[in-house]
Amino acid sequence: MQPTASHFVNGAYLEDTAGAPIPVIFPANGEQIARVHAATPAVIEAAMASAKAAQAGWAALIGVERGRILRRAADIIRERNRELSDLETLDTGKPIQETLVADATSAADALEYFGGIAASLGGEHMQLGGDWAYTMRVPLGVCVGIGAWNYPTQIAAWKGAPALACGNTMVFKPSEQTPLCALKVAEILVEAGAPPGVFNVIQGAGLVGKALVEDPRTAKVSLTGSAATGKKVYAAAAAQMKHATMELGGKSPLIIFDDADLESAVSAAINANFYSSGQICSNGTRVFVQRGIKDAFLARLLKRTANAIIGDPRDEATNFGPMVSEEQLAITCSYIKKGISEGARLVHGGNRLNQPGAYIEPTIFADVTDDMTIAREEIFGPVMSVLDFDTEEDVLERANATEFGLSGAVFTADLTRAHRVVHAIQAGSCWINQYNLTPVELPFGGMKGSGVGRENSMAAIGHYSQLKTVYVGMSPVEAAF
Ligand code: TXE
Repeated sequence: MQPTASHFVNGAYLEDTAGAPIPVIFPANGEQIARVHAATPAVIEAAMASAKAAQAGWAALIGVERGRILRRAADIIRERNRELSDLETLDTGKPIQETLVADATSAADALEYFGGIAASLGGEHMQLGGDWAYTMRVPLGVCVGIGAWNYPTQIAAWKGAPALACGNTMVFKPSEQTPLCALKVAEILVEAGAPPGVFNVIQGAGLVGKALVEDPRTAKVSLTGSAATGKKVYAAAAAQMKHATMELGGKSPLIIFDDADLESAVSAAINANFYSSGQICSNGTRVFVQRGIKDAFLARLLKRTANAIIGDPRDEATNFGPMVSEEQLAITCSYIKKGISEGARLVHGGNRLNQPGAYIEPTIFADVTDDMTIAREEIFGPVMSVLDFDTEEDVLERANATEFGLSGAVFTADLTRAHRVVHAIQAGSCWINQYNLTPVELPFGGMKGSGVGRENSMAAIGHYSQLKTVYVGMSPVEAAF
C-alpha cells in the first residue's frame, strides 16, 4: 500500500522525508499500512510553481482536448475500479461493498461529465443596436482543493474535474487521515495525458492547507470539511479576495409522515445514518417521525438494523465497517454518552465492539428532543436520532431550527405535501421519497452554515471560471466636448 512517494507534483511522484511523518492506519485493525510525509515548504513551493507554470498551456488547449483527457482518466478509473476500491477501503475502513460502487465510480462520473462539457464551455453574444458584445468564460488560474477523509477519491475528482475542464490547474491536499487515494487520481490523470503540473497532490494537515490557501498564486479554494475549518478557510480566502467553495457539515432533517411507504422510509433512515458508518455530511441524522407511524417505524427499524453485518470491510458480505479513526470513534462515543445523560432513549447499539479496530455499533436513539446535543450538533458517526412530530407546520419549523442547511428529505404519499415540504426546507439538496443520492448531474452544496457555492453539475462551472465581458464599438466614438 506504500505509495511510490508522498506527493505527486509536476507529473511525477516527489518525496521529501524532512516533512513530518503521517502514518496511514487501516481502521479495521489499527495496523499501519503506509507512511507519508507532510509537505515541507519546498514541496509546497514545487507544487504551486508547477501548477502556475502549467496553467496557461492547459487553458490554451481547446476544450475538446482537455475533455478527452478527463474522459480517458474516467475510463482508466473504471477499468481499475477493483484496485482503487480496495485502496479506498484500506484508507478509510469503508466496506468494499460500498467502495466498489460509490467512490472510484463517482470520481469517474465526475471526470466523464466535466470531460463531456469541456468542449462546449463558452460565452454569449449580445446585439446592442449597431454595437455588440460578447462574454468569455475564462479560467480562474491555480485552484486549491482541500479534502475530508470520508470520500477521498470522490472529493479529489469532484474538485479536480470541473477545475481542469475550465482550464484551471489544481493543487489538491487530501485529509491527513486518508492520504493514499488522491495520489492515484493524479497518477491516472497523467496516464490519461494531462500535462505535468495540471493536477498535483501534496500531503499534510491544516498548516499545509493554510499555506496553500494563503499563497498569492492561489485563485480559488474549494474545501470539504468541518464548519469550523470552513470559517477559517473562507476568511483566509476573503482576505485576498479569492474565490471559495465551502462544503461543510450538516444536521439534516429526514421527515417521515404517517402515509409514507414504511419500508422505503426505514431504508432511507438506515442509508442516511449508517452508510459509511454515518460519516457523510449530507446525512439525515434528525429523523422526524409523525406520531401515528412511530411505533411501527421503530419496530421495523430495529428489526432491520439487527441485520447489519458488521465485520472486516474487505469482506464483500460486510455492510457496516469501522469508523475512520480512533479519534472519530471517541467523538462519537462522547455524543452517545451525552444522548443518554440528556434523557434520550437508547433503543439500539451504543457500544464499542470488543475487538481491535474503530468499531461501534449502529446506534439509535428514540424520544429525542430538539434541545438535546445529539439533535443539534453534527456527530459524523453512526448515531440516529428519532424525534416525534404531530403537524406539518410544527415539523417544518423544527427542521429549519438549525445553523446548518445542507440537505433534507420528506417521505409521504401526498404529492402536494411532498413539494410543499421540500420547498420550505432550508437546505441545498432535498429528496422526496429518497435519500442521499447525489449524481454528478445535480448541484450539491449547502445553505446557511453548511457552506457556500455548489459542486457538480453546470453550477460547478460557474464556480471554477469567471466571465469576461467584451463590448465592441462599431461606430465613431462621440464625446461631449
Ligand atoms: O475536519 P477538518 P476533520 C466534520 C466532522 C468531523 C470534524 C473533524 O464532524 O468530526 O469535521 O474532522 C484541512 N486551513 N467533518 O478534523 O479539520 C484538513 O487538513 C486549510 C465533516 O477531518 O475540517 C483536512 O484536509 N485547511 C466533513 C480538511 O481541512 C485546513 C467531512 C478538513 O479538516 C485547515 C470531514 C486550515 N486552517 C469532517 N485546518 C463534511 N462536511 O463532509 C484543517 N484543514
